[in-house]
Amino acid sequence: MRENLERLKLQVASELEAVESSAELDALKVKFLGKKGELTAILKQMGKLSAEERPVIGALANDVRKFIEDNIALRSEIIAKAELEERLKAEAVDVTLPGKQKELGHSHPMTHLLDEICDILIGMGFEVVSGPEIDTEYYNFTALNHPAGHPARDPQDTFYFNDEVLLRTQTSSVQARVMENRKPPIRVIAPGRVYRKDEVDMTHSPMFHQVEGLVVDRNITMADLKGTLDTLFKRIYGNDAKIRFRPHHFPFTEPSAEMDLQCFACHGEGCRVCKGEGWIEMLGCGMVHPRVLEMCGIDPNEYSGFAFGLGTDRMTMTRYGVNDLRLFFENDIRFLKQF
Ligand code: 2U9
Repeated sequence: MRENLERLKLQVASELEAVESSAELDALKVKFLGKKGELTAILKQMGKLSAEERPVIGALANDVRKFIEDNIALRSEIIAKAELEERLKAEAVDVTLPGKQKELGHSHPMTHLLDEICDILIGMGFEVVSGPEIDTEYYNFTALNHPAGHPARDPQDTFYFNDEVLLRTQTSSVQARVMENRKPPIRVIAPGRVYRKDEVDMTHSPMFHQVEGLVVDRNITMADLKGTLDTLFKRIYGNDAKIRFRPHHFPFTEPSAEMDLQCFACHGEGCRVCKGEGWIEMLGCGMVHPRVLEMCGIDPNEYSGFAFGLGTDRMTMTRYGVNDLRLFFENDIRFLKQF
């Protein structure tokens, strides 16, 4: 047994030399010191020894165990140091490398125009209001004087969740609520997303943007409407901007009109921007229908109002010379950065 123990010492010393990783070292520990290890195997034969030999061999076995443990600990320290050095080398950061440039976002041209319109109207005393995009059939149609069976109510044109709830087709529902909740004077603009069942093409999208304005007070006339819109368009397109009104029909205004802007590119001569017309259709407007005022709790004998609705998607297209609406919704940074 003495020989076996001495041999074990030599074997451990030589095998330890070859160990290069902590995993290998763990395996070696199990091999020599584990329950089924070589030292235990030798010690199992202690029973065969005489009473005199047993303490001597026992002491030797303890020495050998200590020798193995000490040498494993020593090797472990060397390996840990080597492994740490290796890791530090692998994880080294070259602080002199140039940084990776993060692509910055860019504000959307539609936002530019929307902000510009809102800023101008705020300067004229309007307050920005907002409301839900999921709205009721009452606020979207009934309160705005759309009779039963009006084509705009058709489920072919409007996204309905059920008979009562829908995606708003205009932001007017916001102003209808304002009229219910406040007393005149009212001077508000409602910018926001609206939804209609349109197929996507160069000039149509099922989701688009509007800014609607509403003024209600005593003695409001069509002259106030014309003055407000004239000022708005002169501020956007310059002091030589010209507008004109054509009679039209909307359920929520009476009288109603559509407003054109004289083409800013050719000044009325006719060109590609205005498709040879000399004028560009810009918005719908009119005097708030007395029935709409009444339904929202405002006495039409005491008050009158004007309203306008402006689709900002097409306006942004003509303003920046973009010929495909879909480009606005792709959010390609190379496109957005041009504005
Ligand atoms: C209330 C009463 C009346 C808002 C108005 C229009 C005319 C209009 C269109 C422009 C292009 C919609 O995006 S578009 O297709 N809008 O023509 N909108 S008057 O009238 C209101 C609003 C609120 C309480």
